[in-house]
Amino acid sequence: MKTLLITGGAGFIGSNFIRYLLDNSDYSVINYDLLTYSGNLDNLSNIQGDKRYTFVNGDICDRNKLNNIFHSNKIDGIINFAAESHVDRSILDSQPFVHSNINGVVTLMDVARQFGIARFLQISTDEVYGSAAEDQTFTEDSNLIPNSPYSASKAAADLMVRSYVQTHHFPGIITRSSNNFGPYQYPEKFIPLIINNALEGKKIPIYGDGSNIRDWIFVEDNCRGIFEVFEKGKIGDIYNIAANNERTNLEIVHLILKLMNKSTDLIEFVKDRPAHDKRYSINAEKVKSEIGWFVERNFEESLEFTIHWYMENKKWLESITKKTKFTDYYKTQYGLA
Ligand code: NAD
Ligand code: TDX
Repeated sequence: MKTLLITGGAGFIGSNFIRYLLDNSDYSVINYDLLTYSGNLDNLSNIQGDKRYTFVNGDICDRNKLNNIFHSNKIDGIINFAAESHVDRSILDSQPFVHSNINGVVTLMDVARQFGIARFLQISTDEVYGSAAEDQTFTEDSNLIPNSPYSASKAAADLMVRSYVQTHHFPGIITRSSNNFGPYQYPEKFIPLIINNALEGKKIPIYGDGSNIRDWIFVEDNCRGIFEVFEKGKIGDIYNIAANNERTNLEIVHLILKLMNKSTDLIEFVKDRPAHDKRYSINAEKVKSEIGWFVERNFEESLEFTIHWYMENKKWLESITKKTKFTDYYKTQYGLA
């Protein structure tokens, strides 16, 4: 049986990916995660006890701990989800982003090289291309023009992966996906924040005038894309993954409030995020033509499914919001609680 090391598997996309992998492949999984504020073992409670699943608590910057895992297990591949992932937090303090998103990736690649790993997939983001003009859509060859400390740290990691491929024939591959939504997303991110605040009757902060555009993909579609790229992708290549489903933030908030039957009075326009990217837009033709990946899930249906999931998992939401301070940014920036 083959074993994959999944780093950052206790977070939003990583936990959805591990479930996808156990359901759709024969792989065994070692989930290595530091359990930062956004990492939560409750995200995987329904697979605890699965014989193909093991959890190890640790930092991807901890070379000794990683060495121990490789000494005690035959690892057939690595997929790295571990990262600091929230733009607003990177504006308040960029140090953890340099630690996990840059140093962590380099440490992981060094250990992977030492043990002769066959495949290493780095999970990156469309944000590395920066903001797209109205008539612009980025391909894998577009320039990297990141605008936030978060996206700059992800771009730096992508360039380190590229350099290892060129210099050391390292078996690196990169996926860059657009904005994900779905179950188990930490409620500081836009869609779960809207749902959570609406459920609690709290104001929903909209940065600037709400005209910024994001391209939304249901997390399950991205997980399938990641798995297919891991299996069939060409070493050294980059694959954009997107559903071509661009919406303004205002459209999203109105749609969710309508689906939840809540008043639009909850919307509160607040000061804009510094260097707020106007639009993300990536071309996903390569992953379709070369890998055969296509979007399967309808946006409105997946959004409705996601809203219901949060409504049915209030305990999960409560435990997460009690455990951590996801409102720090609003308190600091806007005096909102
Ligand atoms: P998340 O914040 O929900 O999860 C991140 C996970 O990484 C957590 O479990 C955390 O404990 C773990 N982690 C952080 N630092 C670590 C370290 N030093 N060592 C070990 N574990 C560590 O993030 P997410 O939304 O699931 O994002 C996962 C990946 O996908 C990230 O690399 C992110 O940049 C990328 N991405 C996210 C989106 C999105 O819309 N959420 C879109 C494109 C790309
Ligand atoms: O309260 C809010 N109000 C608001 O107007 C929040 C949290 C966000 N927004 C806006 C900012 C963005 O235009 O909504 C949009 C989405 O914001 P986020 O959920 O913070 O996502 P974004 O900044 O687009 O970055 C996300 O997509 C790419 C993820 O957080 C990254 O991890 C991923 O790489």
